[in-house]
Amino acid sequence: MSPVLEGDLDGRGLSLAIVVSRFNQALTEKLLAGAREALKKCDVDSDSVDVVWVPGSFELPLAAKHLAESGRYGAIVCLGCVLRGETPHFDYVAGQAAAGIQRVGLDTGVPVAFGVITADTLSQAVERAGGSAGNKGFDGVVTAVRMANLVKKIDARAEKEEGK
Ligand code: INI
Repeated sequence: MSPVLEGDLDGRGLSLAIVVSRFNQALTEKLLAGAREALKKCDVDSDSVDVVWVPGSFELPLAAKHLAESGRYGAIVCLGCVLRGETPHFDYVAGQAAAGIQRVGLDTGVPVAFGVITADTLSQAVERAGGSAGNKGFDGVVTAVRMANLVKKIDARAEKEEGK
């Protein structure tokens, strides 16, 4: 039977970078706290985690790109909070942050998790930063660990096949 591949939550030996936006900092700090909780749950050594601050969510992809290209990290987690205002600014910032983060992962092959809250109201954002709807920072780290382990498994399998 062909194998089923899935990344597990074992973060031992894994190096991660967490990029955090200063914009809406009161909320992104809660995302970072959630991320730190998930690092513990996954047994990621805190000495193997670099935290990098950027001005806003729009800047997350560029920092993630440099970090991914450094070759030092098994995965990267981007944390931010974009709140809808009365102008189309939200659509540009949220849309470009999402597209840019996706692109960095696809271009570099390093998993990049999208731990960015995009919300219509402050209360929706609060719910997603450790409230009743969970914590996007926690989820981002869990996703990053799973994807880093999955990519390792896929690459190891491909190497094994090539060596046959
Ligand atoms: N950045 C955010 O992370 N969240 C927001 O809600 C936001 N709003 O609403 O403007 C925001 N803007 C700043 C943006 O990310 C850039 O830092 C700025 O445009 C400079 O490039």
